[in-house]
Amino acid sequence: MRLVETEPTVATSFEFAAAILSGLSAPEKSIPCRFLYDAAGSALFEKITALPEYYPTRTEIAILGSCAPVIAGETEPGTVLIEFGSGSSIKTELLLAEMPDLYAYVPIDISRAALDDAQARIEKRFPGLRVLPVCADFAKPLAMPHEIAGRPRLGFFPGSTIGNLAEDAAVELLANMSKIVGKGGRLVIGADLKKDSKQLIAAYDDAAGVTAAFNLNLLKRANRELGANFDVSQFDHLATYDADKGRVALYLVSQADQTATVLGREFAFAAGEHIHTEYSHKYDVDGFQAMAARAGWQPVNVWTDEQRLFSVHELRAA
Ligand code: AVJ
Repeated sequence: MRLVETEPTVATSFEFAAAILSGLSAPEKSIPCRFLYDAAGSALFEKITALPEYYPTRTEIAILGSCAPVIAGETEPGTVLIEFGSGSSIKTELLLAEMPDLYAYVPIDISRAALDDAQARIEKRFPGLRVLPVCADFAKPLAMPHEIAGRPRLGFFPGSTIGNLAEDAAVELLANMSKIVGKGGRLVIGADLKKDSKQLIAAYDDAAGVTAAFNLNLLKRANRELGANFDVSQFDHLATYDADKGRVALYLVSQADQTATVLGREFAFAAGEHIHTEYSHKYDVDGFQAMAARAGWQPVNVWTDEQRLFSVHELRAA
C-alpha cells in the first residue's frame, strides 16, 4: 500500500530564500511549514504516514472507507468532485469508487507535476471519468473549468491539512472553499482530534526519528538550495503539545551557541534557542463545527473512529 499525501504547496527557491531570511531575522525565529515538502521532505512525509505512532493517515482512510458509501448515497448524478490538493491516491479513490455517476473530478493544486501525476493515476483506475485539473492556489479566488458551471459540487480536503493554520486563517480558507463549491455545495474534510498529549507527542516525535529527519530537512534544504552552511547535527527536533491552544508545535532547537550563513547573511543561534517550523491544530467535533460555521458551513454529518482519534466532517455551504 503506497500512500502519497498532498503537498501543501510547492515553493520555489526564491520564495524559500525570502522566507528563511525573514523568518530567521525575527526575534522569535521561524520557517513556514510549507517549505517542508521538497522532494526529500515529501518522501519523508510519506514514511511518516506509515509509522506506528502516526495514526492520522491510516485512521482517516479507515473512516473514509466506512463513510464513503453514505456520502455517495447523498450525491446526485452529475456532481463534480473537487479535491483541494492533488490528493493521496487511496483517499480519493475511496470516494471515486463509490461515485460512478460523477460528471468530473477536479483536482486543484499549485504543483503542475502533482496534478499530472494525480490525473494519470485517476484516469488509469477510472477510465470513464472526466479529470479536469486546475493549477492554482486554492487559498485564493480562482477560476473553475467552464464545463462544470451549474453542476452540484462536492469538495474534498482530507489529511487534516487545515490544522497547519491558526483559526483565522483556517476560517478564511474554509470560506474560500465555500465560495468554490457554491451555495448548497458540500465539503468532506478531515480534522485531527484532541487527545492525550503523550499520544500526540509520540505521533510527532516517533521512535525511528523519521519526523525528526523531516523537520531537520528544512535546514538541509537550505544548505542544498541556498548554499547555506547549517551544521544540522547541532540542531534537535522538538515536538510539544499545548492542550489549552489545542495544537502541536514543532521546533528545531539549537544545541550550542552557533552561527550559520544563508545567502551571505550570518544568523546567530544561542544554545537552546528554538526555530518554530510547524503547528498542527487539534479539534473537538463541536469546536471544528463552530470554526466551520464562521466560514458559512453547516454541519451535515461527522464520522470518527472508535477510539475517537480522527474525524471526517461533511458540511454544507449555507
Ligand atoms: C500534513 C499537516 C496533516 O500535521 O500531522 C506530520 C504534517 N508534520 N508530522 C500533520 C506533519 C509532522 C501533518 N499534516
